[in-house]
Amino acid sequence: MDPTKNARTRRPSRSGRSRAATGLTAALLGLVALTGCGDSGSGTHESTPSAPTSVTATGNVEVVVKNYTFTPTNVSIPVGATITWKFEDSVQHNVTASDQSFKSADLSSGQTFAMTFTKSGTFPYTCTIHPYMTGTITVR
Ligand SMILES: [Cu+2]
Repeated sequence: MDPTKNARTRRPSRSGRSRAATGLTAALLGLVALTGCGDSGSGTHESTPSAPTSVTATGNVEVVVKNYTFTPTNVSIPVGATITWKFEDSVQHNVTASDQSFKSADLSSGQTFAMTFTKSGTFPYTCTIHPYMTGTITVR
């Protein structure tokens, strides 16, 4: 390679005509506001599925992976029960046990990952793409 030849990485700037793209970004920001749920503060909601963070189950459980969150976040199940993670986010996530005892591929919306727990214990897990996504399976 001849170092004197790399002048071609610099192309002659013609003019700044790429300004139109910023309007699209502003339009997308408007969508984010739609999901806000007005919290009235009183306890008279009837069937508000206010995303439980902890669930104690007697059988199999579905965990929804959406909005960069595992819901419910903490699940307690009996030995032999199956957890099925349902991926419903616009980006890929995975489910990876901290002790590597289970690990999914990177999955997209519409896909699922199931794991049957045959040993009691506490199994924290995360999405390795977004390590701030965490959950715990407690097998009792
Ligand atoms: Cu993720």
